[in-house]
Amino acid sequence: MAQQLSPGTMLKKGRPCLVFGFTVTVGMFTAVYVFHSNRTLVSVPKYTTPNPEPAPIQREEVAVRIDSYSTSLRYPQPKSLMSPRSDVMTVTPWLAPVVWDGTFDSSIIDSLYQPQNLRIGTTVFAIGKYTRFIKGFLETAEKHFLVGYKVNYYIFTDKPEDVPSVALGPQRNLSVITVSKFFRWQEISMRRMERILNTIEERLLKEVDYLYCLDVDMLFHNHWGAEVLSTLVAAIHPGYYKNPREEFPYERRPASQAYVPWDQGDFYYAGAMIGGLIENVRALTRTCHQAILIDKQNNIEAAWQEESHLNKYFLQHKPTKLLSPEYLWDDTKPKLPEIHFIRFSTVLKNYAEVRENV
Ligand SMILES: [Mn+2]
Repeated sequence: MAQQLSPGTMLKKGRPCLVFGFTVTVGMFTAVYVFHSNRTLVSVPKYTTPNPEPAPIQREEVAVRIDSYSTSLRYPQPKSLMSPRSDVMTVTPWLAPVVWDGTFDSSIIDSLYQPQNLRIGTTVFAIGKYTRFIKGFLETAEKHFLVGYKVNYYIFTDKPEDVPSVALGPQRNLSVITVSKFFRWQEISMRRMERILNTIEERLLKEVDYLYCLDVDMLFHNHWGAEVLSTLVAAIHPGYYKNPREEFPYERRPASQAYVPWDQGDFYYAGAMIGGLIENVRALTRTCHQAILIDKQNNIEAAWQEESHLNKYFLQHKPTKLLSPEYLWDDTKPKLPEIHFIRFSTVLKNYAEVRENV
């Protein structure tokens, strides 16, 4: 049977509840008051910390936001029903952009990448007589290659005394990495992956955000800017962009790690440019180096050495951005109508004279 409580008992039991409720209410008002007035009710010395300023981070964020509104960019509206180029492929079937003139607006690209304060590494190999190409490469890179960005050049050479001094712009640095010489040019090419990988692991992971590995026997002729930045970047070889895949000079012997069957392949990519986020270039160089070592054990050398292994890698790990042949041209070819700008191109040279033991 339920116990009946007299009104007196209820009052007695309810009193502590009322007192508690009153205390909570007063406490809440006090807390709100203290929060808003930034004052203490009891006499505790104000600002016992040496710095009485409120945290500055919030104010900086607000300032940046107002600033970016007031200086927002003006540019032509992107047109949903119009492709920027009708004569070339601008996106791959795996939705990676192919960078051609007309597909990007540098002012928008720079407004996205400049505030990130990115560090971009560039490796070049100048072994033997190839040191003669360093000067032209660097001088033209200073005019066209990621101008306005923080760039570290890493020059791998067996002749550090032959590296010319070239005036570099602000935030641009150069490191010389001395390496031993191999005699066959094929061997020089094969060792490149190993050396880039070792240098990435020794220092580049700490020094750069992106890495672009370029051939040194090249010159920049036009803008080669932040539109090239992406997770994993390949350049379409200027010699094969119109050819069917069966004509690509892939390694066709199944015994090689670089083997690509006749009915496979997207593009033929050039070995003269590998790029992307440092971790992705590390994974690429590690895989290619291991594949080259396995081939060596099996006494097989891929048709185009590291370029063959690179093409196998990009077939299995699709690049997130592709550079059109504007970004890697060959001066022995006539300029064609789809090429609006030659941005970076081979130096005409006598291979028999500069290559060791051809
Ligand atoms: Mn080359």
